[in-house]
Amino acid sequence: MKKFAILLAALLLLSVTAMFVSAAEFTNVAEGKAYTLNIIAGTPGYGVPDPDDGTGYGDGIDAFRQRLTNGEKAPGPDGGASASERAYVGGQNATEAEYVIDLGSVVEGIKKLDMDLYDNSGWGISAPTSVEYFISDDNENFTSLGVVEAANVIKTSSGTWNRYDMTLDLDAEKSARYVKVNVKVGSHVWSSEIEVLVESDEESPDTSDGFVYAVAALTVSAGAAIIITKKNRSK
Ligand SMILES: [Ca+2]
Repeated sequence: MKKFAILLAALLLLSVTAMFVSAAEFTNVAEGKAYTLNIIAGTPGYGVPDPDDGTGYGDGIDAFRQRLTNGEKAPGPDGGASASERAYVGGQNATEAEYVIDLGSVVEGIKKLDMDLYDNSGWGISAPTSVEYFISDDNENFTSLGVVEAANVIKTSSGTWNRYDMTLDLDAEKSARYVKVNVKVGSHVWSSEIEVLVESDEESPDTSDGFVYAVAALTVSAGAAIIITKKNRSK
């Protein structure tokens, strides 16, 4: 029985280690956060035929639909062309636009930023040019983190659609309350999500259902191990 208790303890330790290793993922802290839109060059209000029923590919005047932080990123490279993906995209008829996301409070540990952009010559959506990311604590003084050129990123395609993941990986962790994204494109800002990513670690464990079940299972295992150990001692 003693051997069994040791084996159980080892498995327990292994499970905990595996859990924390698998928890080292990125969390999008921009999800659900409000943002403002400044159309620098273009016409606001593209693609909103009926603001009430939510149809259309546009994010609306002043981005009232807030689709770029609703946590729904177009799963494929067709930029939300299919009806099922329509609600993902928050397009703008603009060649330059600036978004400012308010994270609500200063967030530490920002390691990566991302915005998906698309083109389709058949739809009249020209290729994107670049995305520049900035951070600020007061919404006035912004520091640039870097520029991502569309020509240098991974491009995936589906038919005549092309998707560009305008990802900026940071060498060092940054903290900020506001994230500004300056987008330059050929004709339309065609995007489904802007993400501000923080690396999860042991201090912020996964709280998904899987994690809860794992903790429950470990608690039961630990209880069994204690009982077995006590039985062994009483022998
Ligand atoms: Ca979205």
